[in-house]
Amino acid sequence: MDKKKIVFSGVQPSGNLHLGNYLGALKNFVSLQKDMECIYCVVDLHAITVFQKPNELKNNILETTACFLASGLDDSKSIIFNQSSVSGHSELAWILNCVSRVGWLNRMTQFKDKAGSDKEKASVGLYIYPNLMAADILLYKATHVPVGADQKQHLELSRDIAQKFNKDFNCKDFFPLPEPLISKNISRVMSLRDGTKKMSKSEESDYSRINLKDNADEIQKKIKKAKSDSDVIPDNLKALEKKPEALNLLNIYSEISHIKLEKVLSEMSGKDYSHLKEKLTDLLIDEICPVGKEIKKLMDDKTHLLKILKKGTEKAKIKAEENLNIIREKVGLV
Ligand code: AQP
Repeated sequence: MDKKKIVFSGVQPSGNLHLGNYLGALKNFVSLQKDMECIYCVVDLHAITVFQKPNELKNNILETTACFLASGLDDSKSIIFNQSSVSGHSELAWILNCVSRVGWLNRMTQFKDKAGSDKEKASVGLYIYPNLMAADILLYKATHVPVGADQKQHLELSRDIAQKFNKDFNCKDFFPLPEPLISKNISRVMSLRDGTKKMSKSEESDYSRINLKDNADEIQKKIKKAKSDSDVIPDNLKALEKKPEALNLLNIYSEISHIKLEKVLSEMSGKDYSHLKEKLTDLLIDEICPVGKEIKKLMDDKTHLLKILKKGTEKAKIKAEENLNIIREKVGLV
């Protein structure tokens, strides 16, 4: 194991985890745990930047933990815990709120998207969310962060914050500048209804996404209804430039089948999208249904899930406290 590399990433317990979370984040989490020290967090404090019903939140924290495990994370290899149980995240977030600049946050496009047209009504938490994300990563001096492409801008901000902290407190290289690890093939899975929007938990229509808990019937219906194109499948990528929904389905197929997109096009060109949809449905059922079944099984024993989180919390707390002691000293807190 490469001890110098520390991986950190998180997933919000804000609803059903979907194919975007799975291909954009969870699958990478699993592949990294073999060779690196990995810390994976159910980021419940991020989730409450948008109102969550308390009972649903509790359940979603456990279900997100179950999704981690069902996707292949192993609690004996990775630290798995929930963010609010390690208070160092909030403490460092406050310190970093004082390092980060309003101008930097004003450039964050996710805030603009999530706050919608009436930004005055968005929570302050939603606005400063990227500073909390920087704290999550820097608390463990993480060097690598596996994320979907939608989080790239937030990660760049984390690097800016780390750099400013190192400069302000005259401690060159104290915080490493975290590197994003973004899947090269499919960095952004798009909505099945609108190929210009990313697949998301909070999108109203359930037909826009494949949830990890969907059964074979639901997957089949959703792919059947997914937007594609009335033309046949082309033989080149250029022809898909203005067809985001068709490109999205082909990208998902390529990712799950491990066949390069160019090869998929050469094999399927001239065929109707119904051909792609049938093959994609079969692949998704094989890949996702076992994960969904495992999630449901794990959710039958909540005590076990709580135990896993508790064990992870204990390990994370030790690392967090060690770093926080030095951070407090650097800032001049006594
Ligand atoms: N559509 C996506 N394609 C690729 N990666 C994605 N991720 C999320 N959606 C896609 C990646 O999954 C990880 C966890 O994301 P998150 O749940 O913490 O937050 P999010 O990005 O805001 O996801 P959602 O589904 O859009 O949630 P809501 O609707 O609650 O805001 C991240 O690494 C993310 O990049």
